[in-house]
Amino acid sequence: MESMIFEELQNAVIEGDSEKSVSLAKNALEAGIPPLDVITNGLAKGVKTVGDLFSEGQVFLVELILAGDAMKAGMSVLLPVIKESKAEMISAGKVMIGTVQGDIHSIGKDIVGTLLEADGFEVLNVGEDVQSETFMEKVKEHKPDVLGLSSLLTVTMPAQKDVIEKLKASGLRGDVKVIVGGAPTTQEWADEIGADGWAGDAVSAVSLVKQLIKG
Ligand code: B1M
Repeated sequence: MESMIFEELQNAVIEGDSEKSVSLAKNALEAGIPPLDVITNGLAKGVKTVGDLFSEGQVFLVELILAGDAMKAGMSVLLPVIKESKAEMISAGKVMIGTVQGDIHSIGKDIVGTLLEADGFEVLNVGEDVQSETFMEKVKEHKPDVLGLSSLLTVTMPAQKDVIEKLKASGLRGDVKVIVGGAPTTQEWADEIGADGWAGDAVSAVSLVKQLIKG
């Protein structure tokens, strides 16, 4: 049953069918499947397939856009359920999260943000294509415990480094822990640019934030 719903969800994303993605996500919840499993084993696998086909030149940008939209449509059903599951908790800390300048990929970052919220963190999601200067201003204004920088493109990874450099230059680096993530990033990259941590997926991002705030 579960594997059939996951396969149908993957296909809905591959076909770029947002309506189907929404109705299947609802079916999955009704069947009692945990929403994070629906994202990980259904939607995310579908979008990964389209990404692979795109890099092999077998599908075009329009298919990539439609797949992204279908994934987001499904997530619009699932993320609120994750968020509500632990809404009563007292704030465990403040996390600001955004996708760096030049990069409009939002899906992974939004999952990380939602899981953090579900775990009791106050999350300020500052969006995508966020300039380094804007991160500076917002860190000064909101004083988060942790700043999370997402990057999905090899060409935008240097913007993560730029934010860290700017935090150092403006004397703010000691006030905020910085974590980085996104498919092309690695622990080695995080070490190289002087980040406090790296996470390869949303679940590890939550553990990392907890660890950094405790520490
Ligand atoms: Co884009 N895209 N895209 N894209 N896209 C990738 C990333 C790509 C790998 C596809 C490919 O060629 N195989 C490739 C990048 C190659 C590279 O640089 N290495 C690529 C490209 C080239 C592009 C464009 C340049 C295409 C073009 O225009 N010619 C363009 C760039 C636009 C821009 O940003 N300036 C582009 C555009 C788009 C869309 C807008 C169409 C759409 C995004 C829609 C949206 O986000 N609103 C899109 C999509 C959907 C993808 C793929 C298919 C899927 C990304 C995704 O959402 N994955 C992607 C292929 C792929 O990833 N295999 C691809 C699902 C998501 C759950 O995973 O984002 O990895 P992910 O997040 C994970 C972890 O990485 C981690 O946790 C998340 C959950 O577990 N994580 C963090 C993420 N952020 C974190 C932050 C943390 C910690 C963990 O702490 C702060």
